[in-house]
Amino acid sequence: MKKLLFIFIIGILAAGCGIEDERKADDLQKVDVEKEEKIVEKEKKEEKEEKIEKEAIEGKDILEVKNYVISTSSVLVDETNVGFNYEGEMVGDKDFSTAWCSGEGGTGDVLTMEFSEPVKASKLGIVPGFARDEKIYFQNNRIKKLKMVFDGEEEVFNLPDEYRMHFLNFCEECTFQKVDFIVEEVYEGSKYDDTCIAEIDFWSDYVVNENEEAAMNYYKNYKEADALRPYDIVSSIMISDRSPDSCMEPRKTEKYSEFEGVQVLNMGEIFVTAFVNQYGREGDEVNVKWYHVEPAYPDSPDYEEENEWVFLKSEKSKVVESCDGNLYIHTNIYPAGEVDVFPLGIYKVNFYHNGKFVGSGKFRISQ
Ligand SMILES: [Ca+2]
Repeated sequence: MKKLLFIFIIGILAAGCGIEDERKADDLQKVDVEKEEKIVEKEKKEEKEEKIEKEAIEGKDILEVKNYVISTSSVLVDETNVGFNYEGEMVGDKDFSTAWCSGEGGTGDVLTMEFSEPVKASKLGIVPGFARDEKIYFQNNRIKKLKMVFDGEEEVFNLPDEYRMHFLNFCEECTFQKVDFIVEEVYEGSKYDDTCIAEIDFWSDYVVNENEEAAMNYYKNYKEADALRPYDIVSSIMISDRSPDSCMEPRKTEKYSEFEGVQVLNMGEIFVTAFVNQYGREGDEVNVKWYHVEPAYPDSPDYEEENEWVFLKSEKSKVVESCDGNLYIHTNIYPAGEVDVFPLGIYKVNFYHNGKFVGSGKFRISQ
């Protein structure tokens, strides 16, 4: 019996020792794992520190840096009251129809991008003009020679005169925090002298892949339809007794003289041409309203008052393009009814685009 008990105790002890050993082994393993984890953690930390240190010297890949501020030497003032924004930020919205436009003719003007930390980059995409569409692109200035200054290092690029995104490959693995884009030379616009940059892009896939077609498709598919256009498409008005020529160009009258800002006329049919500015497009619809005040007292101060005007007629018209590519709205008026002469007096014609008043011409019919 005693022997049995002894064996039993030994057994328990042995079993106890076995559990103890296992615990010890577990503890040792745990310590090892913890040690390993600490080592890995330390290595990771060191790696991270090394990366930060390296990035501080070599710069972070620009694809990982999205924070930057833009400053410009000047900004074009929007005079259309439509809310056009020509500020520097417009180069970074992946939209060809918006742009930074310089307020001072372009040459010598500067746009500066300053990143939140040093960046490493070697290429960018640029759309070097006002690029809402191809026509308006060539009507405004385009950048011919561009100087880029990376934290003091200079590089000059000559850009071909093409409506598209251009890709510039600059210094191999350049590191910089600030980059200046300086307009050195421009291709002159066929109609206007505004100098704009629609896009500067380091990040888009089509820049990384240098795919100008993809860049254009992105604009056409996602942005173009919403491109902002001002309603104010009329720049000036011309009155004449001669119809536009076969090329749709207006022809001046030889019969009128100026009278207190009102054109004095004595003619049968009257043609009015509105000169359409860069914001208009062929086919744009406008409403035309004609007014007449009777009797005519051109010397009276009252004749300016709107409520004196007798509404004459209203019609729809469209913007047309001449052979030379100029845009006009042509409209005309002639005496109606039994008498084939105009009642004397002051006449006015108003133009409305998208329901908003965009221009007016005034003339006086006298003998
Ligand atoms: Ca833009």
